[in-house]
Amino acid sequence: MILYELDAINEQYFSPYTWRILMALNHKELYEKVERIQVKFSDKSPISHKGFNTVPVLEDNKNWVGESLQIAKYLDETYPDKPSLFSSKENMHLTSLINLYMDPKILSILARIIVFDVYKVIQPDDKIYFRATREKMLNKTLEEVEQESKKFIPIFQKEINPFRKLLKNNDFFTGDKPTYCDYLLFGFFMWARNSSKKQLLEKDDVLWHWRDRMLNLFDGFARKSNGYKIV
Ligand SMILES: N[C@@H](CCC(=O)N[C@@H](CS)C(=O)NCC(=O)O)C(=O)O
Repeated sequence: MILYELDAINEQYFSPYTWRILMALNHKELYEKVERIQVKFSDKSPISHKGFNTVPVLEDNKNWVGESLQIAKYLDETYPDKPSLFSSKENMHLTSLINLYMDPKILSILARIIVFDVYKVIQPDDKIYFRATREKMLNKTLEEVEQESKKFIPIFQKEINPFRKLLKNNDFFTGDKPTYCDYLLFGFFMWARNSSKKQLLEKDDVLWHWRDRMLNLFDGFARKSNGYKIV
């Protein structure tokens, strides 16, 4: 099984969507079978010959699957004897809805906080492409975005409020065990952790404690990855 992800300096792999799948592969007890291959923003030839333009992409027994949510569904359908990522069909549909709702909003707020930090950890060859595409996306230079980045931290904190409510009686979003719903938001936190030193959560936040539990999962898999320690 091969997982294609984005390259980074110092192995600070940050792609939020790939992080969802890294957690999902651990959850499915399949991570040991996976070879990780890094793709450059400026050279996507390892995946583009199969029609893909974004990572993650999973190659498994001649099956090529793109889009993180599709990969998660594929893993659950293909390996039903392993722990389920969604626990039921109903949960899968609800999680898909949450995914589609949250991605554009949270991505755009968080990008305004960390995009300049991400720029610093991408490979030198990728900088021209990254600057051009992200400045177009954000309609500002990366330096201008960085200047007002701190202003977006409280906005980000407010945007994820619904998730706090889910933790009122549970350790994870859908109960006492993590499911793909947890990996959705956690992927964004790993994007930040592995590229940026900015503090996104306060220590008295239930989400701070949830993120800590997530970092501990699978023998500290995410915590062991190269990034900036969350203190
Ligand atoms: N909806 C896709 C989004 C994937 C995505 O945007 N991946 C980014 C990396 S985090 C990417 O590959 N970007 C390539 C580019 O910007 O050229 C998913 O869930 O997999």
